[in-house]
Amino acid sequence: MATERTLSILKPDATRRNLTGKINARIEESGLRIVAQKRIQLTKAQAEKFYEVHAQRPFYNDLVSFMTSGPVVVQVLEGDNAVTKYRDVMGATNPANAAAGTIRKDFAESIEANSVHGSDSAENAKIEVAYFFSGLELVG
Ligand code: RTP
Ligand code: MG
Repeated sequence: MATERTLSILKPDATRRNLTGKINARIEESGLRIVAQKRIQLTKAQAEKFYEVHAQRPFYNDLVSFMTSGPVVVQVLEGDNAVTKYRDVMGATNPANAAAGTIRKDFAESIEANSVHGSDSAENAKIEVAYFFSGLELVG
């Protein structure tokens, strides 16, 4: 299996409810390693750019407002098939549809305030990691 990196975000609903440690435990229990991590407040422009691909979606403005409503924790996860593995650990976008034992099933508040983001492809993971982290911040 290929060692990969993926970009994770613990969203404002997770930081607001003090859940970052519990979510990080789920990540580490899955075998993924948190190789970089920082807590930041996204600006409107940064959130708009990050979610640019969704700009035409009806939920885009609400999503940008939500993602700037409080601090987030951005992190780089590393492991075998990290992109797919983390998507499995996260669960479905809508917590109502998420499988038992997933982060979103156990912690998400709604389809929007769903606690975590994970890159959806290896290609996007590279772009998203580079959006938040410099090479010097990735210590493996
Ligand atoms: P993410 O990008 O955050 O990992 O989530 P995802 O791939 O499962 O979902 P995606 O379709 O990429 O949507 C990005 C985020 O937008 C919010 N959303 N709101 N109100 C709605 O119908 C709706 N749909 C999506 C969620 O925060 C979702 O994670
Ligand atoms: Mg997505």
